[in-house]
Amino acid sequence: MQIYKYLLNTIKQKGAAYLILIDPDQLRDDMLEAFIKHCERSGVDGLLVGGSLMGGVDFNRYIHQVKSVSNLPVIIFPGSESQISSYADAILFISVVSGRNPEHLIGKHVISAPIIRSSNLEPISTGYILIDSGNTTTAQYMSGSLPIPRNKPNIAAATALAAEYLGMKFIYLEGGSGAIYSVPDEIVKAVSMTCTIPVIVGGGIKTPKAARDKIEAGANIIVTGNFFEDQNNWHLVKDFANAIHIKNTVEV
Ligand code: 1GP
Repeated sequence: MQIYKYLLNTIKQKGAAYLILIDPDQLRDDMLEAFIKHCERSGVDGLLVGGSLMGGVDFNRYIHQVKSVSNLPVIIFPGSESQISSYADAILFISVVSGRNPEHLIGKHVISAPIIRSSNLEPISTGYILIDSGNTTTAQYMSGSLPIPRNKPNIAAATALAAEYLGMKFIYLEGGSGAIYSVPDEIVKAVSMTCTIPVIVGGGIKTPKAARDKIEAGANIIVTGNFFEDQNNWHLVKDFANAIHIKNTVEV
């Protein structure tokens, strides 16, 4: 099944979907395998792999390793055009629509589109909206774009609607990895009430309650990353999954 359809089905069946972002710089080898198995057992719906800045990792080999130990869908969350691998199932084809940097609106896409096609990857067109989160995040800095202020839900909603009208399949409201504050619930609400396409929310979500609040505000997919880079937090994966899957919770 196409990953896009799989995500829509998951949202329909479970009320919302839960994706965990893996940063190849942070999780390797045995720890990587153990964490992925733990995610599978704990009700996670898929893995995002990528990062705004990556050093010293053979991305293609890394994705191959992830796929070889996992039945979960693996979706590339590309920080650059070098993060493409035919071993993945899909790639978020991201345009940073909150910014005005042409390279991140269309430039890198022209370079990567033919590579994605020859890799047989499913591109999922995604309008990526950076929301101010209290500090300058790597995503903001690397994309050379201003985030939308936290107290301007109307700007976020208009931006998301424009992305929908441009034909994008998902909106990704991004606080940025390791954000001090997650995307405000008011912004999630304004965007989800304005758009008909699914809304992904990530960045700075550190508790199951915060994840649940985003779902209740209208989010359809939650992404967490940083929080599980600390192995002491792994036991909470199932609590996040249960908080997000408002239609069915899984006993683990
Ligand atoms: C970052 O939205 C993701 O792009 C996840 O953010 O690492 O802060 O959970 P965190």
